[in-house]
Amino acid sequence: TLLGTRSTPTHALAAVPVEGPPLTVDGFVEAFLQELHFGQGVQLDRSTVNDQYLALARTVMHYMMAEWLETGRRRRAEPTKMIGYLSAEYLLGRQLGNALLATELTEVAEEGLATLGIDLATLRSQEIEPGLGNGGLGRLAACFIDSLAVMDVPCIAYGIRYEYGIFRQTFFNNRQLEVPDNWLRLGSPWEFPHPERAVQVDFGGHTERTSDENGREHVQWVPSWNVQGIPYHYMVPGYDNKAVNTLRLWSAQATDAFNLQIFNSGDHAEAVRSQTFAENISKVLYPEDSTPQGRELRLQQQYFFVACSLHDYIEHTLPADFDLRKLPDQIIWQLNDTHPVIAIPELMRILVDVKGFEWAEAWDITKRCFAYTCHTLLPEALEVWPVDVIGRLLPRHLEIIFRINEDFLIEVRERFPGDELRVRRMSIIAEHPERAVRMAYLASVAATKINGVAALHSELLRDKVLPDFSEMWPDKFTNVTNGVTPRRFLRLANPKLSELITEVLGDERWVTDLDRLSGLEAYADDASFREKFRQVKAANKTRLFELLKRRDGIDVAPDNMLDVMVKRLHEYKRQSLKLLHIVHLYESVVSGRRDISDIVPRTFVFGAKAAPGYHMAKETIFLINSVAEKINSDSRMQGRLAVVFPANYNVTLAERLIPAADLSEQISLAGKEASGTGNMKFALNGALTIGTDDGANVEIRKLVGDDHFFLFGMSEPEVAELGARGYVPSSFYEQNEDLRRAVDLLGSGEFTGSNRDAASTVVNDLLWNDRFMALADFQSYVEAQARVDAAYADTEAWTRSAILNVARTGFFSSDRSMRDYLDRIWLR
Ligand code: B1N
Repeated sequence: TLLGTRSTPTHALAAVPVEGPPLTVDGFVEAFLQELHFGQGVQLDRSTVNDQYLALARTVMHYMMAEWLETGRRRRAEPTKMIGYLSAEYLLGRQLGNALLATELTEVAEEGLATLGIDLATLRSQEIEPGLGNGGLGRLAACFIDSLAVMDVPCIAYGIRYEYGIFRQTFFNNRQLEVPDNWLRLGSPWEFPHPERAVQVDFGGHTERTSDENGREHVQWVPSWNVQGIPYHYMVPGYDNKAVNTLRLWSAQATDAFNLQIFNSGDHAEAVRSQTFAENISKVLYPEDSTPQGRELRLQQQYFFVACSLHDYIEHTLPADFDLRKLPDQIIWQLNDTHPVIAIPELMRILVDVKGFEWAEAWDITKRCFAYTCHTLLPEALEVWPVDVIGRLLPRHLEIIFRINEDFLIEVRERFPGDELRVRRMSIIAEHPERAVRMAYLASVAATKINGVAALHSELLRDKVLPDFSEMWPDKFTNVTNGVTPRRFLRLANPKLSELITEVLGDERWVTDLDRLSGLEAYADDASFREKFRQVKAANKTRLFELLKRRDGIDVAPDNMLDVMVKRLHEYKRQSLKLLHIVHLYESVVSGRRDISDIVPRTFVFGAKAAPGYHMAKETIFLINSVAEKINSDSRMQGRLAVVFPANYNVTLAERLIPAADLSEQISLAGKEASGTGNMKFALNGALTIGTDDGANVEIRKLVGDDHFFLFGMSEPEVAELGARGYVPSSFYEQNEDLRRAVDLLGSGEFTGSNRDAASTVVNDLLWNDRFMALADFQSYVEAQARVDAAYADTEAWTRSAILNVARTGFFSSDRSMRDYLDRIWLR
């Protein structure tokens, strides 16, 4: 077995100092040609863009590698407490631009490549982004590890190297079609595998009990099959600080033992099938966002990467003779939602079964090693695993979970004698509709801290989702409001605004100290600055429109207000509410109730992927595309009303869209969006928000001020109240003429080739169900949109508001989030 052995011997050799290639244009060109010739094996005149891209990536890696090695040496010399970030998703986005920025090589590379006749921008667009995440949760993990590197905080981020990331979205007859995301097909220069550090992961089988001479019971897990995890390393560079952290992603492979048995039986075909079976574990990312499907392969993925990661840390990262009683001083494992929560029984198993600890001592250690972040409020999004699924796959872990639950329920009974209802409510094991493990409860019992991701969310988490737990352990609960990395989402995505900011602030310190943006406040009243700010926005729009033309063949009117809603397609996010508003505007013109010249020219942009099995979401995409087709081809609109929906919204497209936006749509039903992070990216890039009092919108509005934010809709308590009274969507339909006309037109077949059925799924749901109360917020939304129109007409005032949005949102840097995690959770 590979378990418990150190596969890499430590040699008694002296380290040789490492230095990257020289930071000069000549030095860079030489290093690049070396990579092209000896790495890619091709001469410049015969090289493809892909050859050049791969050689460039490898060249930049040489510079980073020197800093990575030095960071490792420095950290080993003075070990401090480390963060083990456990996440099933990392939505990294393209690597090249960020790597060039981190190594300060952008200009050198541009100049050097130009001397060879190569255009850097062309090479950058050759990169396929690693889409190893669904949406906000995965992108947040990527922002957090960026910030930790920038702050030189020791962190190993662990995850899964999916062979296929989030699907590529295409449209056919206005419907979403999913294409597999074969992101590795043109080479993957940013990773390097370490097969010699493979970890064996066991599954299945049964447990056996023996007693030793002292009568102490030992449990032995006898698994029935196993796979290997091969680590792939990615460097996570800081900025201007020579620190480079590690992202370690695990890839599943069949073990030799696994194969040999079958090979020896002479069944070659079966041996190859079993290989495929093992490799399935890291084959594909589950494309569900906020609504996890309880599929067994998903649990296999979760245990696979968690077991690899804990083993990697305990057996390979800690010194050989480390006293595990001190584990909580060395590491805190941050659980990114419940996806890695199986790590809790896994650590117990290692401590008790493998390392021989008493249960009580092992539990005391384990409780101090984990912290849990919850990212949702939707009850259907809380992960639950049927007891028989866990029992079949991880029989020992199920026993451990039962034992944790037993001890926990004793504690509950001691605290609340005679309250058996409470005991049943709090049990980690749900009894209905089937016996199942509530992963959020397991996490809450074990974790030192539990946090939500925005102030409102943390409050609702405490009071509505986990009220019994917060009553029992009030001090466990805390908030850390999400953030986004200013490197990628301002400095890289918006070079023109960055330049302007640097010009007036005098230096680039804002890139790592985003509160400095407050220095822009004074310039909001400076007419010449406002003019420059507008020119930046206009240039960003041009850049976006060129991309949309090239990428999607879409023509966008250059002067319209750009109104953008980009995020996963989900009913609670209410893309259908925005669609109703658009149809309302259209209807009011075609019915003659409004003159087209009274419409403030707007282009509505949607970007959204739907989970492939989420019927309502896919029907909504179809309707948006159908409405877009009709409106865009109606000459009566004179281009003043346009809807565009580029396919395959991803990080790369976000980086172009966000800097160009005028208006940011953040219109979830209050109390449903845990935080949102797109909302922060837009504000930081000078878009104004139209939004509900939900998630981090609440904090954005507080910071930018009511005059620079378009609030609408019910508050969370109002939503709760309406729900309690009994919400009847059709009564809103009946009492509001604009709404009635919009819904009727949408349902009439007008947009769907006179096929009424094609719109009925969405329209009927709105009328007769409308779980997220779009109809109840319609009137308020339309009124807020009218305020947007009026505000946009005053160009100077609008620009002033946009500048103040930038100046006042430095708080939303993920560097600040990381400081909060350090202060409130990791170093407590
Ligand atoms: O996490 C983001 C938040 O900003 C969003 O408001 C929140 O919706 C998002 C199961 C999820 N919550 N839950 C998920 C993703 C994948 C999956 O399989 C759940 N994503 C969020 C960052 O805090």
